[in-house]
Amino acid sequence: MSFPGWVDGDAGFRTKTLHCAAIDLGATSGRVIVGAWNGRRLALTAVHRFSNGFHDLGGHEYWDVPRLWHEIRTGLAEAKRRFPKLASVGIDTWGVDFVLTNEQGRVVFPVHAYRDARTQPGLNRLARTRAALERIYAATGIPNVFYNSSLQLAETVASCPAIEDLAARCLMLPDYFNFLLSGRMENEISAASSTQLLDVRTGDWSRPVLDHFHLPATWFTPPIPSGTVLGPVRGFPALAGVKVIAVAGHDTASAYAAMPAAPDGRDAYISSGTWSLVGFEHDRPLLGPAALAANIANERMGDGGFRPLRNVIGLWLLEQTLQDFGARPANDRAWNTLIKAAAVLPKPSRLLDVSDPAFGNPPSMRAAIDAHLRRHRAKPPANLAGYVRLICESLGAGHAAALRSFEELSGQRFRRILMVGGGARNRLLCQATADAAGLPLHAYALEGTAVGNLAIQLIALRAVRDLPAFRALLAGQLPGTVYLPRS
Ligand code: LFR
Repeated sequence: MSFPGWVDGDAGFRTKTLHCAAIDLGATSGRVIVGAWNGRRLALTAVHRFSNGFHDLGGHEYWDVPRLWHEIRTGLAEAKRRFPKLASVGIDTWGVDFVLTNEQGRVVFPVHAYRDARTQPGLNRLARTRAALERIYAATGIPNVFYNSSLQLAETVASCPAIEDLAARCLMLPDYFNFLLSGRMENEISAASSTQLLDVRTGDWSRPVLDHFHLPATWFTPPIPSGTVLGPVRGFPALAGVKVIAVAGHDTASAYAAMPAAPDGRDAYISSGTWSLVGFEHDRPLLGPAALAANIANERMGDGGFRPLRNVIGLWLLEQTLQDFGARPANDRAWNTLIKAAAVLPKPSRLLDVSDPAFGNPPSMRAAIDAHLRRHRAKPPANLAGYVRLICESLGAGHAAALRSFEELSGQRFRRILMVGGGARNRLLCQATADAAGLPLHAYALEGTAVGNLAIQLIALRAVRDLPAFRALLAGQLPGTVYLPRS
């Protein structure tokens, strides 16, 4: 896989080809991608792909971390075999999940998946305690959402008090894999900012918020910026000499880094995968009751900059519905046929409210959708194409609503929407979003997260000057598809 290279206008940068490996772990799949940068062109090669998922054990949901580590090692060995001069590796994963370890880095508590229902009581308690909720939002800029690390950690400490003696460190998933690769335990800022435990003003851990959730401050160290070189790979002789670079560990921050954004700051972003991360970059966080009511999360870029965003349920709705039908299209052709059949149907008169918590992790997504529609006196679709149309239109409306709340709260007017990730290939979703938002949408069929991960490595290795320079190169050369809004 590759996309057209671009010419680096800045002569004087390194001209030898540099190879970097991006490990990108998503909730449903993972990949190891090697980027080859020759000073003018970045070519991508996917050297390893694998599925991912969480598993139920005794009524709780867990990630299979040993298997993920096995896949990472397999991918890196393949990367090194095919690109013997591999210079560096960086890892990003979905946000909010973490590993509790002792001083030596041994895992002392099983790694839960964020869709586990264990946070529901804590979520409801905080939702009912208005004063605490407002205080926590003012302190962290992160709203009350079921997957927050804060709620997960609070539940761990409450259900297993001995953990305070057993655990010495809380490493977010990318931090933990960085530790396995390099031997260094650090908390990287973008991953840390997804926890609801960082002080939104200082970018360091918030003592009052840690106290509120009864969490030991000693589990965390001051966050480091992305681009920090952690050292050489250790304990993996085949990769001797390869540098481990802490990239933006939160996949969304890496995906946003890859947005071919214009310097005028008027682009809105959607990273469309399991979740739709709808947001933009801003010089300050969006706070206060209206931002809290709109569920705006003021997460951080790898350099510490703000990226206010709203987390819309995303293609999880579609993926789970396809699973219910036992009809996931096997290839591009089958996808096209399904999307075509959905596109010719009339637009549904009643859309889903995509913020309904019932869509979080239901036993059957189709049944959850049907129940939601019936509650609103609407009829469920007649066939799979009908569900696809309904989901795409509903997600489009959800994306547009998020963008409107950003405009109201920031005073900013967006000029266009940039979309990367799996949804950028779904023309129905792209068109529905452009129509609902009344803005042109530029869709880039790009592994955005991996590209952002690679960009941060290239900058750390001084092969590219900075992110604006990288984005300018990307914008000049990347073929995108433009969807104009239809009235
Ligand atoms: C996307 C993502 C979102 C985060 C959700 C849960 O992959 O990282 O940004 O809110 O997963 O971690």
